[in-house]
Amino acid sequence: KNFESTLTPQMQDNNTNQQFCADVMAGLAATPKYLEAKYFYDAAGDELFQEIMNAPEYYPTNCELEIFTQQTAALAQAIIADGSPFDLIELGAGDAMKSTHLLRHLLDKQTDFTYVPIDISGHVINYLNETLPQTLPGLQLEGLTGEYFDMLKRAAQISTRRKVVLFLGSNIGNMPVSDAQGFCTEMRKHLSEGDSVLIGIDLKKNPKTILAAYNDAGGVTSQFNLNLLTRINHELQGNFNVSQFEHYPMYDPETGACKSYLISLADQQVQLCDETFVFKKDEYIYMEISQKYTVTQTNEMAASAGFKPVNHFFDSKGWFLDAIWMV
Ligand code: AVI
Repeated sequence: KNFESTLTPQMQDNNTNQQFCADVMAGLAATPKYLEAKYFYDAAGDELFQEIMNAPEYYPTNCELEIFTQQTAALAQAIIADGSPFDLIELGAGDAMKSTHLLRHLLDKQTDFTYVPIDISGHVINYLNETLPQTLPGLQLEGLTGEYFDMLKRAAQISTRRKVVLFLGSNIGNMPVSDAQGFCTEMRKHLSEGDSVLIGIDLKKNPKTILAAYNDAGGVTSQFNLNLLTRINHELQGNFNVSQFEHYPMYDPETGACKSYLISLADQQVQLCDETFVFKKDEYIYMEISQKYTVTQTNEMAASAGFKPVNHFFDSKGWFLDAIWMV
């Protein structure tokens, strides 16, 4: 980290670019081929994700927003707990749209807390540093840019207060089940007795509802997936013919795995990072998982990571869960 801070922005860009190149090459050299969904989010990807959240079929954002707007007082009460001062740490804060409802309520109640948004994107943290003091006057704010667990460690060094971690939006769903379990176990290691987590998790439901959310009629999710090929073309001097790949989402109600793939529509070759990759017609690239859980499975995940699930908040349709897990 110290070493990195001595690098110029240009050198840091090169490092990031080399990592991106290495990850893409590893994924396309593998059998079966895959790309990492974390690379969806360049500027165009961020905009497409905003569009997905506005698509009528994409229910998770609205469900969680309903919980945050309709059950704000109960959520606030659960995290205020014994009333001791705390740090409210949000992993992957984004535009903090949902949490703003909770923050406003906590401020109105004159709660003693500091909001600590953590995001890998410096742009996000700069944006929150500029906008939140205006929308929420009096908010104590300490934004941190970096990897989640590095920054959780940093947050523990800065303050010894009780910690409440927000991990919203079913971001946990973008990990395969075993990684999600590992993530929760790692998060527990960074917390102490009395700390808690408020985690948003998308639940199993009618398979058609889930599949439609990842296969919107307007084609935005398809564009979102294909945008990663465009990003590779721009940033890694790639020559993907994007029109020769097709978005293919699927949902398996048995496992709860919703996965998306890009299917090659022809035998073709693609150059990037000075390498050639061969695609057979109908060959797929595995792009993303959005895992869905039952409430029981989420309780089991909490317990095996060393948390006690103490509160469950559902939207009115019962499609989405915001759970409070205590250490
Ligand atoms: C960010 N994440 C929780 C979204 C999801 O639902 O898995 C990403 C997404 N991918 C396609 N649509 C939305």
